[in-house]
Amino acid sequence: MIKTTEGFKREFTRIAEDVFGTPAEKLSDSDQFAVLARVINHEAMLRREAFTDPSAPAGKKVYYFSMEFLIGKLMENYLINLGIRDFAAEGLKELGSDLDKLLAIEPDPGLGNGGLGRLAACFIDSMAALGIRGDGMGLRYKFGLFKQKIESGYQIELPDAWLDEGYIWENAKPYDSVIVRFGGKVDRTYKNGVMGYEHVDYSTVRAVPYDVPILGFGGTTINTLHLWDAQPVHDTIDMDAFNAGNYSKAMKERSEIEAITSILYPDDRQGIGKKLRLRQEYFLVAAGIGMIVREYKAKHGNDEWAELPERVQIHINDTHPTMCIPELMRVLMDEEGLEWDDAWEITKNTISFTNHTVLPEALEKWRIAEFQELLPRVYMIIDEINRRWQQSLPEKDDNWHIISRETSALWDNEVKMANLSVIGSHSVNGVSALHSDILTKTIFKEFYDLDPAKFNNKTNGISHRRFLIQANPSLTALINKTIGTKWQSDLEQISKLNAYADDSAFLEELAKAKRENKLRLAKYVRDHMEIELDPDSVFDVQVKRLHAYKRQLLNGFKILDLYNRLKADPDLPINNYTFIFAGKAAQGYVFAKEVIKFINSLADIVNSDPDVNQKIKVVFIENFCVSNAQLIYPAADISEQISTAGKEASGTGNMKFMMNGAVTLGTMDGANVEINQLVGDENMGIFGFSSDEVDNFYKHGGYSATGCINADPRLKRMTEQLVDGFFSKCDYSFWGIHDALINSNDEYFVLGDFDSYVKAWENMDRIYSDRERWSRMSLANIANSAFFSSDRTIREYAEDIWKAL
Ligand code: NBG
Repeated sequence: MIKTTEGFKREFTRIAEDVFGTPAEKLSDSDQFAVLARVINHEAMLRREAFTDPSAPAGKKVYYFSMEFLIGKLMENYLINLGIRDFAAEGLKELGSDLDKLLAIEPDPGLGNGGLGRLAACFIDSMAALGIRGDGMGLRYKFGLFKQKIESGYQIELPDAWLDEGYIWENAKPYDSVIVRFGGKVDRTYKNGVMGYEHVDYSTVRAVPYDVPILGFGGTTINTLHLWDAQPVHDTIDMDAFNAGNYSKAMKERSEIEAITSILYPDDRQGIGKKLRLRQEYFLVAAGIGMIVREYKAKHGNDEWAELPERVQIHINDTHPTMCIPELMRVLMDEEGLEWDDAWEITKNTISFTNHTVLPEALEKWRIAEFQELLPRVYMIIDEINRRWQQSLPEKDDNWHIISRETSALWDNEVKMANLSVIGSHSVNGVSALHSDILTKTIFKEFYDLDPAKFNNKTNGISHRRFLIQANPSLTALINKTIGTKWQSDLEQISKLNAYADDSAFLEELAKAKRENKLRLAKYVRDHMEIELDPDSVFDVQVKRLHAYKRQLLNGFKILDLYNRLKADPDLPINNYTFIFAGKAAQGYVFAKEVIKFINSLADIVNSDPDVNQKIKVVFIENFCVSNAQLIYPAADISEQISTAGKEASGTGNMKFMMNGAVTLGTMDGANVEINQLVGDENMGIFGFSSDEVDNFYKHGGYSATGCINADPRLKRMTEQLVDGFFSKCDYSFWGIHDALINSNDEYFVLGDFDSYVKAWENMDRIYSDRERWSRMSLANIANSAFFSSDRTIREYAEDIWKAL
C-alpha cells in the first residue's frame, strides 16, 4: 500500500512499465491518466483485502434508486479517500508530470439536473464513508445534461457527449444483464385451479449494468453505482432493409432501444409526461429490481422472501423510481409465486420514499391509457393496489370523499406517482424541517392524518470531502493547522474552530484563504471568458438552476437599482462588488431563459459603463457544473438563497457556501431556516415574507404587484426600464418578465420582497466594511456547518428508516 511519495512513484512507474512498456516520464498525458487510474484501482483492491473481514456478518444492503447521479469527477475524490492525494501530487511532480493536468482529462459526467442528482451522489459517497453496504441504481445516459453556452446573452444548449473518449471508471457487466419487457398484453391463466396472469406479446430490451466503484473515505468500503445501459437482446439487423440500401430502417429497432438511455431529460421540473421518460423510469426500475432479486436468491435461496425487508432496503429518490413498488409486487407474485398479501407486506416494508418538491407542476402524473399500453401488467397491479387502498379508508369519516380523492393513485385518467409512493412505502420523508412540515399540511395532509408515524424529516447534507477538502485546499490547510485533521473523518470536530472567534491572527488567515480562492476563480473566469475579476471586491454569488421561484430576477433588480443609484450618485458609499451568477435553464422554460438574457444584458450595461464599472461588475459564468461549482463556492463572500418562502424544499448549494465561509443572504425557506438556527441572526442576513405569509396570499389574496410598484419609485422605474428601450443596446425588451410581474400579479413576490431584500443586503454591506467582524461571521458559518455533512444525513436515514447501521 502506498504510504509515501516514494511509494507512489514506485507504483506509478511499475504500472506504467507493466501496461505500456514505457518509462512513466515518456507517456502522454492521457496514458499517464490511465496509469493513475490503475494505481487507484490496485490500491483500492489492496485496502479492501487488508481491511475486510470475510467472516463478519454482512449488514443490510441498501439500494438507492435515482434517475440522476451528478457524481462529478472522481479521480481526485478517490485519491483523497485513499489518503494518497498529496503523495500523488508530489510524486507526479518529481516525475516531471502534474496532477492537476491529469485531473483535467477526466470528463465531468452530467448525469443529473441539479440538487436532486448531486444529493444522490453525496449520499452514495457518505454510505461508503460510513461503511454501509449501499449501491446506487441509475441510468447511463449517453448524453448528460446539455452544455450551456451564452451567445449575445442568450443560453445556447449543446449536447454533452461525455462518453466520447470512454469513461475510465466504468466496467461493463454484460453477464449481469436483466431483460426488461415493454408493451404486450396480459392473459389470465389457470394452473392447477389457481388463477394467475401471464404477460405475452411483449418486446424486450437488454439492460446492461456499467459498474462504477464508489470508494469510501479511508478506502475500506467499496460500493457500486450501477449505471444501466439499454441494448438489444440479440444484436440483429434487418438484412432485407440493409440489402435494399435502407440503412436507417435496418438499424431502426436498435436505435429505438438505445434511445432509452440516450439522453437525460434536461428538466428539473418533472411531470413532463413524455412517453420516453416513462420508458426510462421503468427501465431503471425493472433492471434494478431484477438485479436485487437475483442477488438475493443467490445468497438466501428461493424461499426466504419474508426476510427480504430485514436484509434489503430499497430507497426511491423522488417519484421517478416509484414503479419499484408495483415491479417488486410483480416479481414476487408472477415470478416467485407469492400471494398478494405476503408480497404487499414485503414490498411496503422494503421500500422507503423521499419527496423533493411541493411544486404542483413537478408532481409526476401519467395518462392511464399510455401507461397501460406500455406497461400492462404493472398497471394492473397499480389498479389493484389502489382498489385495496380505497377499500381500507375509513368510510365513516365525513371527509371520506376528500380523503379518497386526495390520496388516490388513480384519478382523472391519470396515475399519480406521489400518492402511489406513499401508499406503497413504509417511510416518507421531506428534505428540510420546513419542507417536511409543509408536506404534512399540504400535498400529503390526508395521508399524514391517517398515519402520522409514516412521515419524518431528513434534512439534506453535502459531502464535506468534495465540497470542502477537495474544493477548498487553502481553507483545509488552515483548519488542519489549527485543529488537526480529525475533522476530516468526523466533521463534528470542526466546531472546535469556534474557539478562534476572537483570534485576530486566525481571522486574518481566514480572510487570506478566501482571497486565494477568489484569485483561483478569477483565473478560471479569465481563462474561460476573458473577463477580469477584482479579488478585492465582494463576491456576491447566486449559482443554481434558473427558476422563477429561485428569484434570480430579484437579485437582478437589486443590481439594476444599484446601477440607477450609482448613476445618480457616483459616491454612493458601498464596497466594490462582483455579482456572480451561474446556472442552466430548462430548454423549454421561456421565462427562465429570459431571466438569463436579463442578467447578461445587465452585465453588458453595467460592465461597459465607466460611471459604475469601477464599483460593480456582473458576470454570468457559463455552463455551471460540478467541476466549476467546486471553484465557485469557496470564492463567495455572500451566498444568495432568496427563493420565495415555502418553495425551495431544502437547497444544498446554501450548505456548500456556508461550509466554505460565505455568509447567507436569504429567506426563511428550506434549509436556510436551519442555517439560521445554527449561526443565529447575527451571522446571516434574513429578509422577506415567511412561508405562512406567502401561503396566506395564495389562499386569501391581498397581494398586489401594481400596489407595490405604485408605492415604490424604484420599482416603478425598473419595471419601466424592462420595456422602455433602456436595454435597447442589448437588442431586447423584457416583456415576458414585465408581464409575469404585472399581468400575472408577480406569483413569486419579487416586488413585495424587494425592499426588505435591499435593506438586508445593505446591512451586510455595512458589516463587510469591518473586515474582522466579517471574518468572524464567516468563521461562525464554517464552524457550525457540521450538521450539513451528508454523513449526518445518511446516519439518520440508516438509523431511522433503513435500519442499516
Ligand atoms: C430539489 C429541490 C431542492 C432540494 C433538492 C434535493 C427536485 C425535484 N427537488 O430544494 O428543489 O435541495 O431537490 O433534495 O429537484
